[in-house]
Amino acid sequence: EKAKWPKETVQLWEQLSKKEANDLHTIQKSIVHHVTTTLARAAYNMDNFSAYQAVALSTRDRLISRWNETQGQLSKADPKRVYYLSLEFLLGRSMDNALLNMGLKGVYSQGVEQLGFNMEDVIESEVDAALGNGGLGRLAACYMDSLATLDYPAWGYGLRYNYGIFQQRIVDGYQTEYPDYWLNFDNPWELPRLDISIPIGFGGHVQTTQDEYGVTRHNWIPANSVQAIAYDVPIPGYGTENCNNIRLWRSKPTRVFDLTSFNEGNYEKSVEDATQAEKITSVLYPNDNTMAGKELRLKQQYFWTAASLYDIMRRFKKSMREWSDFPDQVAIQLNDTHPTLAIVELQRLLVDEEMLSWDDAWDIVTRTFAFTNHTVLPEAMEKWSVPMFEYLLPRHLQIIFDINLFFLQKVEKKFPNDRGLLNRMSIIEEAQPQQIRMAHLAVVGSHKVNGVAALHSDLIKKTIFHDFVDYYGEEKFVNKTNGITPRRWLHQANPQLSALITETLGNDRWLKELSQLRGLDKKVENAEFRKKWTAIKRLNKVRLAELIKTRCDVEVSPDALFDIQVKRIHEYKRQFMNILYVIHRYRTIKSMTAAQKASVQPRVVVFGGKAAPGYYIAKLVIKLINSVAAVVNQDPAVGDLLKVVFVPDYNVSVAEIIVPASDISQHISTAGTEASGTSNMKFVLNGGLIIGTMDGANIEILEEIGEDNIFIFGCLADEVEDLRHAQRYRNVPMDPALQGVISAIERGTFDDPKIYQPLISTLTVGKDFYLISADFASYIAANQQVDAAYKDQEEWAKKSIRCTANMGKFSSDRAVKEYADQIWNIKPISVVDEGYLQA
Ligand code: GPU
Repeated sequence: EKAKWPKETVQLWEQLSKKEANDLHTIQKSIVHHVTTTLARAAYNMDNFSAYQAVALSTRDRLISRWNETQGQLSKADPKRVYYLSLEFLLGRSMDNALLNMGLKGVYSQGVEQLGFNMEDVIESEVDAALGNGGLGRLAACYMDSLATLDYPAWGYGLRYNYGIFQQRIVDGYQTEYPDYWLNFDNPWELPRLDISIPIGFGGHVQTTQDEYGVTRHNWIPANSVQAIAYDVPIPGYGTENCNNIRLWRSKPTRVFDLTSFNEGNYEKSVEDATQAEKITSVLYPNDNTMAGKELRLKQQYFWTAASLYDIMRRFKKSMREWSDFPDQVAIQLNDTHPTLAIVELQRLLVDEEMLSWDDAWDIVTRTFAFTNHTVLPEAMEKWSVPMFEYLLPRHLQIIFDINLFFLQKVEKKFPNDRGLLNRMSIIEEAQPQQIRMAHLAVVGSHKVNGVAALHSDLIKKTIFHDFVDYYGEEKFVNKTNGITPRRWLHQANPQLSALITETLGNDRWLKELSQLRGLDKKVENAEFRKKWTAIKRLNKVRLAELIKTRCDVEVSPDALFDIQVKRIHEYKRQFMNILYVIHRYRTIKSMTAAQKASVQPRVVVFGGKAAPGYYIAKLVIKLINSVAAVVNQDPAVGDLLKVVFVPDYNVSVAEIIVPASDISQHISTAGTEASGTSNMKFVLNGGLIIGTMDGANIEILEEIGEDNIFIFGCLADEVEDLRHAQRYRNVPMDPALQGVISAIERGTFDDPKIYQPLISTLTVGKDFYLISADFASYIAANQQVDAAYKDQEEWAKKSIRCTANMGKFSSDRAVKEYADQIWNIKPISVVDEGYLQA
């Protein structure tokens, strides 16, 4: 079309599509323009939320310019891209992050203040985008930030849920769930692409025919279909023009299909079908580290992977390359097993629709995919029942059985006559009914499999994928230790500390090269610097104390030691052990004389996190925390020596307040159960010390910051099995301190003890699966070391500085570089700034 235009028309377009300038006046004009036109409001009729909307729209204009420029230039260059498939992107708020990454925060703040609003209030009017449960979804968000910042050509693919993770309220101490109405007010951070609409089939049957060469062809005839509509979320890099994309799919009814029912006079059925179609992307499943096995979840997974692959293949086809070049243009990373169907879908499309031979197709598939495993917990392993799967995806089931057959034939060749081995390695589990093991399928269909911290990557090789290591060899199984983005988790969440670091290092290069933080090490002995460092920590604690006052109506002193555990509530994470220790501490204080009390280190113990709605035991832990808080916080014998709070509705934006305010945080999973953990990295980066077990990334944090700056306790991963065995068969008695705590609960010190019986039962001798009793004594000792260390505030400040200084390794920039170099084989490509429109 454009080729037909006269030169002047083309020039006019080019001139007019240059970016607007970013001076104060232009920005203020754009904000006011959005107030008066897009929002149709007047200045005297504005609240913080409408101010937010206007600033967001103005920010969005600038984001979209960058997005357009980046995607246009990338289309021309057509480099190899990585596609990050994740059912969860836990982005949190976007405005502050976008302004900081684009370098516009200063000018926008000035503009907003002059217009009569407080920038912080405006920022806080934004609702979180909470399309994720916890670490896995937040990791995806951090990786998208790093990929954009490092100029990698990368797209994320996910689902646009109408409801993200539920809102948590505490009623009578119990968690109650409310819908997350995040789209109630228009979402300015997405670009609806209503023109991109892809049909996705479900159900039906497979037609088998012979083609003219006598080759058997399979043709899937779905019984019904829905449409996938694209919504694009721009992700700006920090200190670059580059702006990547997350494409989220929304399900819509297929028009043609509805009309058929409608014309047949079946109005009700057509409306029902439409509702069913919309339902696919209506809600995020609120499970973390567990598998629910619901049919709708399987529908979500197929809908999403099929739409994403269609999109990826359409983009590839534009380049007119051979299919054998596909893996040189496309890398697809599977974030856990949730997108494993993409392996089967690509094989199906290549064989059934593009007419490649099975072997050629399978070679392309396995060179394209790589798989990240995030857990070894058995209850989290995805399995789908064969009958349910067959009903929804009959052709995919045939392909899975074929993949499995060819795979097992090769295993049999390498290790003949080992039926046990074939049973263990099979993609199909011989149960009633048969089950598809998605992790096995993901391993077989990928060229690389990685864990998310060194210990975890070792563990998966020794446990769930042991046989696969024997078969494929060690090279296929690699480690990529997780990372976090320092832009959100230090620069944005802790602006004062960020400014002090920049001032001290003389530049802000650390924001792109986090190992530069090491330069802070030489300031450790500088008392003046320590004073500034500690003052900032105190301000952050004041900010958290205010949030606690508002949300929990509890007054806490910022001079106390802030002890924090925020993460999903799960037995393996042992929030239960933490609150049991709090009870122990409370009982100890109660037994003290006034003179003894004078030497107690005051503590504020903060909990936060959601439990899966169906996870009964985890919900009881929340109830116990709240009951203990109710008793302790009003006990005059304790006063300020101990306060306990449960911050409701923990999410990304609350984390941004909590993380910078911790003195100590708890990462206390039973060794071998937490694949990595990422909040541990966030706390230490912000100068918080941690108390933790030898688990996940704690081990690597210890290696980086040194054993003097971390409080480690508890058994090791390779002792866990022996300990479980011992307590089961050798009557190891319960730890006496723990016994005392349990008795106090059973006496009714904290609400009706009947409530807690199921919880206490998990500690029955021989059944304490997470080894709370075995670790309790060393946990108490570690907590005493924390108190003692905190007494020496100068030494504590030194530890705190050393923590931050040595966290360079845990930048998600390092992590994505490793993925890019060692798994995806992609290179950065920088976007050229095509300039601003002259004012
Ligand atoms: N993780 Br599986 C989740 O957040 N959700 C899940 O369903 C599964 C794993 C977490 C791990 O528990 C945590 O240790 C890890 O740091 C994180 O994924 C990112 O890898």
